[in-house]
Amino acid sequence: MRLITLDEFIAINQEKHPEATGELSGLLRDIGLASKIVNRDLSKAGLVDAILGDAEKTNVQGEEVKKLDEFANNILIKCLKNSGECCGIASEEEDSFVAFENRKNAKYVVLFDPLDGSSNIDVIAPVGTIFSVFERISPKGELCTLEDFLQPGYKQAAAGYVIYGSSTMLVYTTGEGVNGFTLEPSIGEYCLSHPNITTPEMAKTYSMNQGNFNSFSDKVKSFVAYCQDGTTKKAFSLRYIGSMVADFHRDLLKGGIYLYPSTSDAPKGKLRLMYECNPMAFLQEQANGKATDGKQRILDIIPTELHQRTPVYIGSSKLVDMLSE
Ligand code: P6P
Repeated sequence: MRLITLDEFIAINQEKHPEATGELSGLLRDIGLASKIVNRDLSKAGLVDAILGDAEKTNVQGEEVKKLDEFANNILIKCLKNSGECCGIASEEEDSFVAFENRKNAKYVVLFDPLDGSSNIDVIAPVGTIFSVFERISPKGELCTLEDFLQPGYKQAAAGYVIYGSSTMLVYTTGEGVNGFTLEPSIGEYCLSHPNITTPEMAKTYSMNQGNFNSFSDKVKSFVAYCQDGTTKKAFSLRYIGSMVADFHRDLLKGGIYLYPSTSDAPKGKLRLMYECNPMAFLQEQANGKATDGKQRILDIIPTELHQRTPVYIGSSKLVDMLSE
């Protein structure tokens, strides 16, 4: 079968929409470019101590910032500022949103976690970039506003992630299914490798930091007991990499559930709504799975703050149903 590159795939899909102006296509290409640059430097992170190691600072989350977090953040901002289709960004690594003075007529805003799971870099475990795209609601010709970013997840125009692991893969949706593209380093192109990804409605894998067990609700504790029960069925496998992108990617392809409930340390949950849970929830629903906060669809949550957190249960529909009211 002939290789189909990401650019070709985007162009083919744009042709299906005569009304499309090509702006979203251009934006996706620019995100793909930024990820190739991040990928290049990740692969030598262990050697270039100028990049590896701590940036001697903490971010708005109070988390230690690795130099590669900062590097990935700056690359994404630079590529999106040059994109022409993006009027502003919000990032896990930025206290507030960044409006692009030179892009007041651009149509989209992008929110991203530039390097999710970056604490894994030092141990060469997978990390990822997560992105979420909304059409702006403020008038073109002006600077974007906070309201452009604080939109509910069901309004996303596109969402996706890049996983930097044993290979590098970009997975995205624009609301017409989920497709995965593996980076072919010899030609520097993402090539279609996982067309129309769908998540099995059931699978015997769960993914969570079980070290927080004592602070879970009774509902979560009984779910864990169900997973571990091997008397009446085969017990589930617990798989937890400590990088949401990697755990999510496995479950998206093979089925399973990733859960990060409220804990005593994170009473509102640990994962961020706008640039972790919303994009992953869009992808998961497009792949026939589900994503809730235990009470409602993640995509229905009305955001109030850029960095707000939420409990998250995401993956195979039958497993998410077991944890949702
Ligand atoms: P814990 C990484 O910091 C992250 O946001 C997710 O990628 C990951 O799944 C989770 O936090 C890990 O959190 O508390 O288990 O270390």
